[in-house]
Amino acid sequence: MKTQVAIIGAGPAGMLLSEILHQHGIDSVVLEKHSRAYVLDRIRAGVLEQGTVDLLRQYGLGQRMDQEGHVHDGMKIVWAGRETFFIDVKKHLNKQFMAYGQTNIQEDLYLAGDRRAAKVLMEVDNLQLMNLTSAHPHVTFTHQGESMRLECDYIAGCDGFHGVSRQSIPQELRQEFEKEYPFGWLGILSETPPLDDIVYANHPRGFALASMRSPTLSRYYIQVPIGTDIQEWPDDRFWSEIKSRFPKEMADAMVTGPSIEKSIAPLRSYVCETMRHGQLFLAGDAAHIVPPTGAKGLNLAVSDVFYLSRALSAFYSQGTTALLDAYSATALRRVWSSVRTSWYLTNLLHRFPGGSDFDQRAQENELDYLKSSHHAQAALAEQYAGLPL
Ligand code: RFL
Ligand code: PHB
Repeated sequence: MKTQVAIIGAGPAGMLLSEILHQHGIDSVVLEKHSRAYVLDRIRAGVLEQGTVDLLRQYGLGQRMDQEGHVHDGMKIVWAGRETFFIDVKKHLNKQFMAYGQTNIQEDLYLAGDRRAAKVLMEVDNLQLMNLTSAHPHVTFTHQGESMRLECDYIAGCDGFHGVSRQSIPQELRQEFEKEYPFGWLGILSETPPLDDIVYANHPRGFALASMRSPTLSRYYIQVPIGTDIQEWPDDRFWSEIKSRFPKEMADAMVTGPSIEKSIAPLRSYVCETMRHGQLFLAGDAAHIVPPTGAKGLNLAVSDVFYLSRALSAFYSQGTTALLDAYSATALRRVWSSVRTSWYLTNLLHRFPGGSDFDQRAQENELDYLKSSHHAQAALAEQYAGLPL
């Protein structure tokens, strides 16, 4: 097989890149390890920056999002179970953001792909990237028991944190920056009406978050120690724990019900520099991971795809490689600002096991400052809303 751009991974980054390239007249083939049902079953991100929303609309992917998504002007922070304040993104930046699930975006992208008969091969195995530093790289893999070879001009590594693309960059050419946190998020999805706002809680018992997917679907998370066994968290225990971490009026407003999904995600910050090796370009979680506290992961995947698609379009329409050459540095600048914001919010909102009394007072003072300072709120609002592309 032959194509212009081989895309590894049919997650949001890979499928969005394929869609945008198609609309710019560039041919691609997407190779995905798992089945479509498996990819669509993953419950992940829920908050889209305005830049993400605008880009999806620009490429005709915003119809269902505009019908079903929930627009927010800001988010709430509560701490110590009592103090509450609103980070008003609309007031400070005249921007909004959208609660709309990654699962829905993934469905929208697959349906858009079906309409244009996109070349997406699911359940490929043994994928290897070859000749990355020559002008003619190729990908080998097996599909339905058959060995295949895909020739291309460029390869986009959109295969997530555990994919093969990043590992195909020689170790000595990669610089890795990593931070692991000593806790994870236990999340549940329940068919109950959510609270009106997205609310982040810092509580002596640990962090908690109230979010949503639709007027009838809620998403809640609590901080749990690393290594927690999900079997120890039946729904009743989850509900009583999360209620204990919110002020009484919010806890009373939470409508409980059986969970329809429950999972634990570890928290980690990770950046790979460079995001390019020869003809291979990394995008999304393949190149970086942020803890979910800033709701940045999916939005970063989208901004990488924006820069990469723009660079590939410039190459195929004008023959210039300047934007491709600048891709890694351009993307990384935005990546680091989201990595920093996510790290900052993680530190601000979680309880760290073994943290000293000094750390605790400093955290409380930071929250107090944020609560009382217009300037601090404006700065956080700007970061939460997302920097311009
Ligand atoms: P994905 O979604 O991991 O997709 C990668 C795809 O590549 C496939 N793959 C391979 N394919 C072929 N060959 C191989 N060898 C392969 N290895 C892997 C995989 O099967 C998969 O289909 O990466 P992508 O596209 O970069 O998208 C990134 C986002 O999924 C991720 O950043 C977000 O979900 C992070 N995230 C959030 N981001 C936000 O912007 N806002 C949020 O509110 C938000 N909340 C979250 C989150 C992530 C969470 N978890 C579970 C980690 C909440 C949680 C709990
Ligand atoms: C979500 O709705 O899943 C969500 C919202 C905000 C975050 C992380 C996840 O910061």
